[in-house]
Amino acid sequence: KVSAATPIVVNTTIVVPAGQTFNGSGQTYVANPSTLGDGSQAENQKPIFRLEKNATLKNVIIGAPGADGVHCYGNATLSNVTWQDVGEDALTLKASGTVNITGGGAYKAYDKVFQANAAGTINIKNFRADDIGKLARQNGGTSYAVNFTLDNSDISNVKDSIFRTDSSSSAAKITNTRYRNVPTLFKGFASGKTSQS
Ligand code: DGU
Ligand code: CA
Ligand code: CA
Ligand code: CA
Repeated sequence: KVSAATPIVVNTTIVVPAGQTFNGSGQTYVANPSTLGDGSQAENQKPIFRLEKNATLKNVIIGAPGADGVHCYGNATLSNVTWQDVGEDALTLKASGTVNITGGGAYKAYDKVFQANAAGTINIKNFRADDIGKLARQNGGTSYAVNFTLDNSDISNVKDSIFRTDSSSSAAKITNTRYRNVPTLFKGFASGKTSQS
C-alpha cells in the first residue's frame, strides 16, 4: 500500500548558509506550531527556512502550518518550492538583494504570498498561485525601490491584487501570464512603473 510521506516537523529554523544549496528532494516540511508559529495571521512567527546570501532552496514542499515560510537575507534562488497552505506569509525579503523564484506554487494565502521588507528585485517565473490575497507586497508605507516581475505563470482567485506597493519608485512587470478571478493586477504603483504583455 502506498501512503503519503510523513512531513518533517521543523522545530527550529533550518538555516541555509551563504552560497549553499538545500535540496528537499520533494519532501514536505511543516512548522512545529509551538516553536515557529501556527501559520495564522499573527506577526512575529519564525520562518521554516532562513536563506543566507546567495543560498538556494529547491524541491521543497512547505505544508501546514507554514509559519512565516522562508526568509531571504540578500540574493536567493528558489526552485520548485511549493507552499501548500501559506502561513502568515510565504517568503520575505529581509535584506536587499535579488530573489529568483522559479517553478512551484503557493496556495491558500489569507493575505500575502511574497513580502518585500527591503529594497531589491523579486522575479517570479513558471509559478502557480491560487486562493491568495496578494501575490507580492512591498512593506506598507516604505519608499525604497522594489522591482517585481512575473513571467509565464498562472494566477487565480486573488482577493486584492497581484503586486502592491506604496512606493513611487517601485516597478512591476507581468509577461505571458494567465489570471482568473484577479480583481487588480497592480495597486499603488506610479504611472509608467507597470507593464503587462
Ligand atoms: O506593518 O511591519 O507583514 O513582514 C507592520 C509590519 C508588517 C510586517 C509584514 C511582514 O508589515 O510584519 O510579515
Ligand atoms: Ca505580515
Ligand atoms: Ca493559509
Ligand atoms: Ca511575515
